[in-house]
Amino acid sequence: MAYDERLSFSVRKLQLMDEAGNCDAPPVKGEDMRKMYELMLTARVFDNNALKLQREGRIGTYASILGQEASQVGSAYAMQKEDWMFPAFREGAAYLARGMPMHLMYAYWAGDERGNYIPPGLNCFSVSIPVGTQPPHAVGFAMAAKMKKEKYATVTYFGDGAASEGDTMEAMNFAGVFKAPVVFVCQNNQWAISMPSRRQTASGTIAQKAVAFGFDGIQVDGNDIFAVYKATKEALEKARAGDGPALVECLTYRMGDHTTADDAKKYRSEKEIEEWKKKDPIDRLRRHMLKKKIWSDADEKRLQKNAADRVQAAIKAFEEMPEPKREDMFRYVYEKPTQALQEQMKEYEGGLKK
Ligand SMILES: Cc1ncc(C[n+]2csc(CCOP(=O)(O)OP(=O)(O)O)c2C)c(N)n1
Ligand SMILES: [Mg+2]
Repeated sequence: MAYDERLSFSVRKLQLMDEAGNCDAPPVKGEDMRKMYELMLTARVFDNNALKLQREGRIGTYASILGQEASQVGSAYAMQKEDWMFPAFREGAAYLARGMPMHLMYAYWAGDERGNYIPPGLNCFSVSIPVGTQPPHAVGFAMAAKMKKEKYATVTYFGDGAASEGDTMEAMNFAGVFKAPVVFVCQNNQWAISMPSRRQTASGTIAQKAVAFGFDGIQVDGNDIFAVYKATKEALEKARAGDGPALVECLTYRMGDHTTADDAKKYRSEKEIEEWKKKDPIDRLRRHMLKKKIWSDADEKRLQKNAADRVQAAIKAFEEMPEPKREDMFRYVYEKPTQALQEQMKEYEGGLKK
């Protein structure tokens, strides 16, 4: 092979719908569009209530989805039922799109491990708090699909911060070499707690990192649900057809604090947030649907009420769950409890008898 010192690459970018909601060729029709909108709006109501529950001490620390609804719903909606999702910790809207019951999501954030029990058939893995540890799982699972000649693909979500973790890079390397049917969805929300993405990486985009691993990368407007959906769907189709992995970078913005334990005012400006408010993903799709007469003010009112009712019912179901068995904290990690665990269990039981 001749040595070519002019090796060059370019990164594809995709936006289908502008901020005013204009889009000539949406990739989905009326019914799917309404469903996507319903999922985004319900996720926002879920999120808003989670923040309130945390403030009232009814759940623990919570990581808000606000502003990232299109990146999550657009990509999850592009998946087929038999595909598998490997999320990080901010993927409430993606979980919702996969059918995860909301009361279990609240339970998770209340520190109840039963909230991490994914109902069979949803094909989702549980929340991954350690940053960047889930992409290797998604790649391994995708390699298994290939070995077993099964037709599913995997999708893993991670952030701009996770994109500079060794685990994520190793996962991409494996995926490229083994042509694993996996789609890496990076939600570049521009912040990793207080670290801005320009300090996170010196590369102009995260999408271009795919080039080094030998597969396609695309940067999409992450607040444009049509662009996210189209890019993810095409990447999944290629992955399932045996054409290997892809990286979809969704350029979006974390509108809220990193978690309820953070105060973003300390490190970023109100002006930046105001600019991103104009790009709100839910407003954008609503404008489009109103223009195209796919949606009406009456539909909006009905949906707002329906989402509020569903979320309230989920909160009720979560708060009425029977108390978890306390001895469960000693179970399930080891097949046979270690000596230290056995001692702790005895101590715990002794405490109960007092
Ligand atoms: C391995 C590891 N290191 C550090 C942390 C603490 N931590 C939690 S979230 C986070 C930033 C993640 O940023 P990003 O990947 O961009 O995701 P985002 O929070 O923006 O969704 C850090 C450093 C962690 N959970 N795990
Ligand atoms: Mg981030």
